[in-house]
Amino acid sequence: MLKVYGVEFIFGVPGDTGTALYEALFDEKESIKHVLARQERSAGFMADVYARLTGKTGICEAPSGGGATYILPAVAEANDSSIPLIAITTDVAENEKNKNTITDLDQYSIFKPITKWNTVISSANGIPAVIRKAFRLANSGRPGAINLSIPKNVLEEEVKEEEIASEIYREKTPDEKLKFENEIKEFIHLIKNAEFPVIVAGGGVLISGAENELLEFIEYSGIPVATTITGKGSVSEIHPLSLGVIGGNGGRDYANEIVKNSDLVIFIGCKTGSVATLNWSLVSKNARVIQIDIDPNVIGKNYKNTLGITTNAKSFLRELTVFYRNNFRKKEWINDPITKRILEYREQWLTSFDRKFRKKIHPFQIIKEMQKLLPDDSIIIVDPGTATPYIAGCYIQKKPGRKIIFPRAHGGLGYALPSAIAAKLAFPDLPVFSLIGDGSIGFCLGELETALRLNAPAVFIVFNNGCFSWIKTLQFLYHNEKYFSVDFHPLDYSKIASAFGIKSMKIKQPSEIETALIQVVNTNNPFLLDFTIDELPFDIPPVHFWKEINKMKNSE
Ligand SMILES: Cc1ncc(C[n+]2csc(CCOP(=O)(O)OP(=O)(O)O)c2C)c(N)n1
Ligand SMILES: [Mg+2]
Repeated sequence: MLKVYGVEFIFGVPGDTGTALYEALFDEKESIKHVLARQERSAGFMADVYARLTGKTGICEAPSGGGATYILPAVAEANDSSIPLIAITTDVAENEKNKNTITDLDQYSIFKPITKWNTVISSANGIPAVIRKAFRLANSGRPGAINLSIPKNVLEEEVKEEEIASEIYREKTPDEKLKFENEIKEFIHLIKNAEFPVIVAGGGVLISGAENELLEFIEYSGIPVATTITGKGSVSEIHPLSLGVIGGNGGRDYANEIVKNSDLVIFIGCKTGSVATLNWSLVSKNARVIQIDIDPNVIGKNYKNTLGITTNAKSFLRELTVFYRNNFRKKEWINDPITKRILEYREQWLTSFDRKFRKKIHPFQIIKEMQKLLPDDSIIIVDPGTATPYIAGCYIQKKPGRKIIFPRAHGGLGYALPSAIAAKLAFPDLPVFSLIGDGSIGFCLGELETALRLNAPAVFIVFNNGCFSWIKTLQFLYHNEKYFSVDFHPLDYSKIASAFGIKSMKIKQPSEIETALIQVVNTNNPFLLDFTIDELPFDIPPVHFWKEINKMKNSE
């Protein structure tokens, strides 16, 4: 069934209950590549990033019990980030259930809250229909994660060859069948009555592939657009109408202020979560809100909307732009004082980081050199921790599209290293960089072997600051500098990488950053750069509430 669905990769780890699956994968190895990860969470993250970058369904697999529990973080991240992912978890045989068989666990129940659909397949005859349903549901409406638990005895049954078939499934959302006449009229009525409307684009814009439609709409209407971290790439960040990332993690102060001062905020494909909205303080009390989302559960969840439209962002924006073209003149926004001000604010924001640094490497110095040296089509994957706010706020994504990936639903550590391997498998010709905290790398070091075995020439950039600095900064700001259980023994990750047989370099001086990056930009092998970063909290990253608290502390 996976083969007829054109699955290219299945990421996983073997176990006692999955050996029949492995025999089948052996037989089909010319069509489906099984990617052996060193633990199931990494396999799940690989499937997640594969889906984020290709728009296809990510497939991962894990054995019963321990294997199934280890894949949970990735299933949760994909599901809550609206990423189509199918996890296949094999299970003990049905006649071995409930008798203390090793690895027996109620797998159905543990996956229930973190999946869009979840089932135990009790007969091999049911597999074709279940797999068709899994692909359909993973990709329909708001995409999400599916778990299919398959007991060992079911895997060993036969299915008739003629039952093995995929289907062509096309989802016509109601709005594609009907015209949006009324919605467009209501939308335009609100815009006409607003002094300063702004758009906030979330990950939904990228998921629906609406970048071109968004661009055409803003260019015609002259409405500026901010993005959430997950929506970064919805619009080119060098476009004069781009405000950049908003919110609490890497959000630009001026962009947050512009949204706060807007009297009409238009959320498109955005869950209006805590980080994007500065704990829901981003929209002024008097402002009106329009929300466009594929999922009616998301609409109106956090704001009192004036207008909510459940639809696919792409189809709505396309028709909206046609209506604008037919009925209005293009807004001359190029010479608009507001456009000029946006450009000035942007310049000021970026130059504010470029100050005199201390002797040790500052994270911004790495970002600045990356900006200079990385090709525009590079894929960048970012772990939680210090790298996130700097990439979100200071790295300018010139070309639209999902190029920069942040796992922001749960921000689990240990994401960027394994995902970079999968990104490289999916796009062998594109440069792939992962920004990894030293906390994160502790979660997934074993995957360096995976990178080597597959010769996946991703670049692993370690922000080695010797601690969980995100948490240490919280202790600095909110807990009277009582640093507790956040510091690591100093480690040289370049030496660890070379022990794995991976090329590596240790970089201690700011003056060495450029040479190091030049060396890896066109690498044909996996390469790890271990940057010794000045330990925090010497400087507060662009995290909205932290900067406010720090200002207060400094003025005391
Ligand atoms: C699985 C998991 N456990 C705990 C956390 C909480 N957490 C958020 S950031 C952070 C520190 C990250 O440290 P590191 O990777 O070294 O990055 P740094 O903050 O030092 O840049 C921790 C522990 C998390 N996000 N994920
Ligand atoms: Mg760290």
